[in-house]
Amino acid sequence: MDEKTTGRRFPNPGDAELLEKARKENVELAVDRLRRMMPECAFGELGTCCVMCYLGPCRIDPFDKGPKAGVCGASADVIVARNFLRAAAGGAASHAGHARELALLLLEIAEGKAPGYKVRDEGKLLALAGRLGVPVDGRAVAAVAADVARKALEDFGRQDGAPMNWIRARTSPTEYAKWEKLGLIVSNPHNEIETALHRTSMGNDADPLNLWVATLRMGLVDNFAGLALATDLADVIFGVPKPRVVAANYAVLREASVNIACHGHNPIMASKLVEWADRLEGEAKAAGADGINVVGICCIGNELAERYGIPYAGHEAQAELFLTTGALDAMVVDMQCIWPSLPAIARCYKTRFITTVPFVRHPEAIHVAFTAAEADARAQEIVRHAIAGYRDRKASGAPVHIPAVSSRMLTGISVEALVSVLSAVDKADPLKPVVDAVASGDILGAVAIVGCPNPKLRPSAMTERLAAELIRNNVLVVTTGCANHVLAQAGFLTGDAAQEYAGERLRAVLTALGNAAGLGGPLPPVLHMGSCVDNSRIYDLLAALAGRLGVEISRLPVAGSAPEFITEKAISIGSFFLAAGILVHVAPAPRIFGSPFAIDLLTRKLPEINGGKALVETDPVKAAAGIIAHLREKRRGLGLA
Ligand code: BF8
Repeated sequence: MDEKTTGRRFPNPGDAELLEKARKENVELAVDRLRRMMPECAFGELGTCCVMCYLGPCRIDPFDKGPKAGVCGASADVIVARNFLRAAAGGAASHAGHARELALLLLEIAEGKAPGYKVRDEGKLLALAGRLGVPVDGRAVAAVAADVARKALEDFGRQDGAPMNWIRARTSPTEYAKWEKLGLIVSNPHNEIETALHRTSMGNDADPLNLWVATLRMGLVDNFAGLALATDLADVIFGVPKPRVVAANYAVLREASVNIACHGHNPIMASKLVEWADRLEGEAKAAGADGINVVGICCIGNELAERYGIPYAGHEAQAELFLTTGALDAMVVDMQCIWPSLPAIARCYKTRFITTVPFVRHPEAIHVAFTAAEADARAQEIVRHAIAGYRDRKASGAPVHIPAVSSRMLTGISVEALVSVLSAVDKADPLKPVVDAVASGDILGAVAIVGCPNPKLRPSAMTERLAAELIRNNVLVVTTGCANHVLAQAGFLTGDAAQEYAGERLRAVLTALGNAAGLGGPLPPVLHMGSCVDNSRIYDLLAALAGRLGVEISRLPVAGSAPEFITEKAISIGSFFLAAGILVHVAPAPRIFGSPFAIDLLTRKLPEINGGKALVETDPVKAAAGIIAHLREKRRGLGLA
């Protein structure tokens, strides 16, 4: 391993500064709780602990020493498959819930019931309508929007077993036929999630294969009822992201400003917060601040950066650390990845912690019930809470420490934006330069590094070192989610990173493309495609490349990696990429190792069935080597050197 992959500059030095501050101030953080949790339960790690009913809890010892079955008779293979499907259903429910809120908002907009919102991207609306078979000619935007929203909501209510509208609209005939043959086409996400809970409850499905097929189906629920639906409708309502350079890292906080950290996922509340922070700047100045500074934490950070250029603060595991700076006047959250630890830490630093969603509450939080119909009033209320927080902070004289680490990143690489950048090189065939570079081997392949930063793996800088190793080997990296916060903070999302880290051949391609696109230098070797729901953009890009080459997606030299995953959402996204026939690398180890059936299926049988394959590796260099070996194998399959 050369110096560039030793992780000397990783992980973020600001994290260590704030951990030290918290330690001195006796504030408990995740790392402390994690330490106390060790050693972790081995049965839990292996996935062989079953708490589905009160015959147990039951746990199966994989080493021939203890019980071979639960009290009901469930084997380790059944227990692992049931637990995994439930996790995938939890993830898919989160994404589908996110998307359904956007569908309801689009309908409210069309019906004039959400006066604070409008359709910002008519082009995207019309393109989507075309794919869904919604007539557009001579019709008002509101009428088209209402029909598109109804098509989305129809998917959540369908009982006739017909395929989801969103699957029919968003897949190529080749991919559709592949999934149809495997029995993976789904009809109604709610029914699928209900059936997953039903079949995994005590005394139902005891066929591991049947359960794993349901997990792959859950992957399709996740992508089409969750990721793609959410991305499509967010683009319609808030606009398709465009390339822009955004400030990242701890230094986006400003001591003299009203600092509001927006944390969560759905742009419905956050977009209004951004708007009213701007409009109430005068009130902040009257309170003695130099302005209002909204910054984004976790996936909403991605959504706000890619659409509005809002400073890109940090990932979900840094939310606690941002509070310990003492500089936040409010942390405003909507849903998902909001750790229950946060309000108590906020209290230590006099930061107002504000919840906005009826099913994400905390006894120590201020709750502002945000609705689309009253969005403007509620957003003003939230900003005024933050201004009051600023007054309190200044009055208390409590010390503030903002680590002086700053980064910049190029964001907003939607598929539309990428095609537009590449059009500067070849207007008639925008994907040709990428296809040519892959064919020649200048780009060895592409890997999506996605998901969450996990305190278990943060000390080893797993994500940064994996990215460094891949791009050094001429692999192009795309990212989404909190992994992107990590990579942006480490400086991978700049043209300079191409000079510093990329292999010679990849660097030459990035330089040629960057210059042709008028950037005056290379494109970054890591391209930011958005939030976790924007993983749908990665699939769209793969579908476009596969279509351009006339091959199935599973034959492309590509892979996905969630190198530090935490959430059930990462499991449902990974299940989709497995269903799409793609290699999925994960760390830490998923809870499947207690099941010989699962290991055999995910590492040997599935690759033969559809190309999907799981790779588990916690060492970044070994993980990169495994992924690169896979890319080379795929290249050989296409007859490429
Ligand atoms: O949905 S990457 S920690 S914020 S789950 Fe959560 Fe993981 Fe972040 Fe985005 Ni995705």
